[in-house]
Amino acid sequence: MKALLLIDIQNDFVPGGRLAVPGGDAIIPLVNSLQTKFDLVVASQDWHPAGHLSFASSHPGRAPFEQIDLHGLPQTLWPDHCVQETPGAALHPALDTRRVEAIFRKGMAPDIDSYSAFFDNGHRKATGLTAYLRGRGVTDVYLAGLAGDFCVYFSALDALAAGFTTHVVTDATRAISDDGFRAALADMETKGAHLVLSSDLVADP
Ligand code: VGL
Ligand code: ZN
Repeated sequence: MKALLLIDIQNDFVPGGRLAVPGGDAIIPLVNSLQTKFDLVVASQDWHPAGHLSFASSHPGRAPFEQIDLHGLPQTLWPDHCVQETPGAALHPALDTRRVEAIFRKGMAPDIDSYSAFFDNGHRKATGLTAYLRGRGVTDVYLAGLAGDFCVYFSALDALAAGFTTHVVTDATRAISDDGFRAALADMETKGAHLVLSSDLVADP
């Protein structure tokens, strides 16, 4: 049983958005066509309260992309993004959501970030995605979406740790940093993830 996880395909993560991932919108036609190859399609949505502590604007004197220590965890400071109920937080209007059975929101606790769709960055609280996938009989998880060096990456690590056979559809993701993405791909592969191309899936009979 194969599930497609569509990670954070939201307005703020595409060009024109507050935390734009270069080429982020280019994956949308691809992920739409991929959906028909899966038994289950699930999405995640970055969903921060205003004033979230991952925002540089919450730390006087700090600028976006600086690193700080946040309650003992390394934290990259971001521009304000995906603020609950704002247009930037909405799933991209070109994303076909007709087959998306559930949307898991994350990043709602004001004092901790949550890159993974499974857990916050401190692994303190689960979103329930692991139990949901197990309950649906999922064995194989395929990840696509944004950003390849953050939320796709950390979601893949948690999918691996949960014991799912984990695949990353590398041409159906885009990253904030090329170097970060290279390192993330190497780490995911070392930890057992399968790096695949969408053409491998669409060609499957
Ligand atoms: C993300 C940074 C901050 C992501 C979310 O979806 O990759 N990155 N919040
Ligand atoms: Zn975020």
